[in-house]
Amino acid sequence: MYIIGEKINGMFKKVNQAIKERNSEYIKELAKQQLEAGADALDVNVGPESVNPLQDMKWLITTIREVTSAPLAIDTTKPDIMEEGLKLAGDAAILNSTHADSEKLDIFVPLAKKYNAKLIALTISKYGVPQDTTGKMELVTNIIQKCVEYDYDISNLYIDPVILPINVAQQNAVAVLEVIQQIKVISDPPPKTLLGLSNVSQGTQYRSLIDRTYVVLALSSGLDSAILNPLDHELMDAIITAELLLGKQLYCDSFLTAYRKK
Ligand code: THG
Repeated sequence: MYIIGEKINGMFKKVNQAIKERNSEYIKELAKQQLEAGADALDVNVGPESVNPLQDMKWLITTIREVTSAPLAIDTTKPDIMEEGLKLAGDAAILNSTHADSEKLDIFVPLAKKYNAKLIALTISKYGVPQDTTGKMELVTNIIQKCVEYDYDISNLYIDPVILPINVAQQNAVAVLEVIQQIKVISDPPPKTLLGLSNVSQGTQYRSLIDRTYVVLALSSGLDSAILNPLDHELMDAIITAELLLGKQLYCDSFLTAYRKK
């Protein structure tokens, strides 16, 4: 599974503080720790409290680039911040994300193409998040049509069927699994699928248990990628073990040690 570390996000109080104080050591440490723990890429989000999101995004990317050239997922809804972010992030950047309305796709699909970036598209429209499979799949169709229209390579498209907190949206979690399965047969090549995993356990008591159980279900449904907390060892071990049991890794007695160091 392609793992994007979630920790550099102003939603976390300490990160928010580090951004305000321009504490580059804290951010660089978070970048290194996540990559050492097995992240393939890093999500970068200034958070909801940022007063100057463009400057904060530029500072975060420049700071992270002092310690790694790993791909960065530029996590913003604002086209101008997205473009500056993609420019600074350089090779193998990820546009995170666009909604599924045609007006949004007309902006973000060409932007992803211009910067040769992977594209994350959410099944959200101006009417909100459909919580049933049919509603989500209608938006998936619109996303794929727009990518075809702009000649965007579908194998670089990651569709995010939007997982919501399980304590307020239980049926949504079931629909997300169905959508992950259905996307695999919608086109050839099919788009990839991605989740912001930690959303599922927000506001619940057993966060790590819910995260790791759900990711195993999602992997079994065919999930390709997730934004998650790679510093949660039990979560990472569950992912490694699920991939082994699904035939995606070769078995050896020391598989945890072997695959943690992959
Ligand atoms: N899809 C896509 N991108 C996303 C999301 C998604 N980006 C943001 C988010 N969702 C994924 N990242 C996080 C990061 C943190 C948390 C959840 C998802 C989280 N934060 C603590 C909380 O809310 O309880 C913050 C509190 C704290 O510890 O300080 O859980 O779905 N494409």
